[in-house]
Amino acid sequence: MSHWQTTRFRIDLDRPLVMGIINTTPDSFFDGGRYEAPESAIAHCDRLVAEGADLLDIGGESTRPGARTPSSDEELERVLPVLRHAVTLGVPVSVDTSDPRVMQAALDLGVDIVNDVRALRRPGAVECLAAHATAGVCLMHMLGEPGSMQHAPHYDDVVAEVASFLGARTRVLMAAGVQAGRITLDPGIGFGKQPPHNLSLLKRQRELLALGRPLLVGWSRKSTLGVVTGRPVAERQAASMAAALMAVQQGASIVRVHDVAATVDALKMWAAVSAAPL
Ligand code: HH2
Repeated sequence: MSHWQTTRFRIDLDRPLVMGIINTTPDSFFDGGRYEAPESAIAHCDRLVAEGADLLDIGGESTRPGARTPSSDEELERVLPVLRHAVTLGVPVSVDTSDPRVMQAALDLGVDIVNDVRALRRPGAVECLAAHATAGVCLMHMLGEPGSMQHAPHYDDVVAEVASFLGARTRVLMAAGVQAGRITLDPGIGFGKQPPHNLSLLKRQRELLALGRPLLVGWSRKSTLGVVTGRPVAERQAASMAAALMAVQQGASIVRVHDVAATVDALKMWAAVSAAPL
């Protein structure tokens, strides 16, 4: 039986879980501007929990290609009111940030998980997690920075290179005193990767399980789905479901999604077939 230790919850990973996304940003690639006002982000948290989200992930920085990095104050102003509400909802809450000041403020509110697309590479980020007794952390792979990451990223073997990076970051964290049970890993779909890289990461995702940590994966509405289907971001729900199901089939423990209700139904079907007699 596998678990993820976080601030308030020891999360059971026996069945695949759905992490609902709330972006409090003006410029996220799918929901930018929709939940910029704290009241609308708060109502969206309630809605995602009612739809069956197992976890909530709240972010105040868009990491889409070319996005501007907000200041700490801007990011804090966006996420803190929403986090304050989210921690009352009875599900684990994650803060999607790379900024150690934002991490610390979120952990001070009792937030359960730090989800960092930069895998705690900013100065002070590792120390922030190491100073906490139990908070969970998701380490994600990104090649480069959002401003430049889509400028001809190159890999000789994308799966091996992502695995090597995630293994190295895990070791850094463990050397700083963070127990392995607090860590999940994410291949970072779309972060410094072209569609063939992302598709190989899904096809060969099971190889990443050799790192010995649970996998969290986010395909929701991303541009590779647009390249494959020819559809704009608003019409990528079906492709997102297919990718989420395949990620689970290839061993992902948690899928990070915008469309919680539809993903919950898809995973119920997956679980029913998994449990069916031969
Ligand atoms: N993707 C995005 C943001 N954070 N975190 C993890 N662990 N894994 C991901 O794949 C991931 C992530 C990008 O999606 P979104 O938050 O919807 O967009 P934006 O960065 O434009 O706000």
